[in-house]
Amino acid sequence: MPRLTLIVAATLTNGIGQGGKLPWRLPKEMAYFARTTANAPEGLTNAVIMGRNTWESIPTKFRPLKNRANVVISRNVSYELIPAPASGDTTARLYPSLTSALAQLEESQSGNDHKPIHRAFIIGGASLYTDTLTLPPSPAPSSSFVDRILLTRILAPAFDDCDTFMPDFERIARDQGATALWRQASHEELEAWVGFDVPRKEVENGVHYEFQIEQQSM
Ligand code: FOL
Repeated sequence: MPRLTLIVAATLTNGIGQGGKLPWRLPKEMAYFARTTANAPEGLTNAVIMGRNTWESIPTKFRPLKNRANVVISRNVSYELIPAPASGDTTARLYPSLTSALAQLEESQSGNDHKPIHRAFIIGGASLYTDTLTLPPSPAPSSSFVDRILLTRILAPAFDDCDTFMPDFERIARDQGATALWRQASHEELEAWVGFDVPRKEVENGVHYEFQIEQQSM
């Protein structure tokens, strides 16, 4: 099944959110997110998979995220994804669980109305990151797993008022008895994978950050 890429911007203490929003405003970082998640070969589309809180955190004028298949997870099956699903490569669909969403993604690969999915990104938030990293291994019906993390590390300032944190992915791997551990790959590997040039470090609005890629190596 499709391997999954987790994408996240986090502080040195893994802070990712505050009061239901991103703790910072970083237009270039957001442009990297948008370009990376939308970039697919002709005839293919990427999927962005998110929890309901993350969906609600996206400004209404930007959702569904354009040129991507938006997949929202909520146990509340009558949750309304307003405004209704858009057109073309941009769609928004609701699923009651991660496994049902992944099963559907797999199914949509074989034929039907939609463009085949190129890459699937887990875009948060905290609980979906954890659920994805702790997915039961194959040969479960939907055996997807995260083998890559695109991590934008916010170096300074500390953003001590964060109230939402990404899980410690290295600890999860260790707790799972890890046959596979995470290692940071080179900047060249990051650029090759995303398909465009990326600066190593950036400073915006006084915020220092760097673009990283972590890979799970067997
Ligand atoms: N990963 C990274 N690297 N940075 C992030 O900010 C980030 N954010 C989320 C998940 N992974 C991330 C979740 N939060 C939008 C807003 C919040 C959000 C994700 C996306 C959003 O509005 N995106 C628009 C860009 C709009 C713009 O150009 O400002 C998009 O088209 O992707």
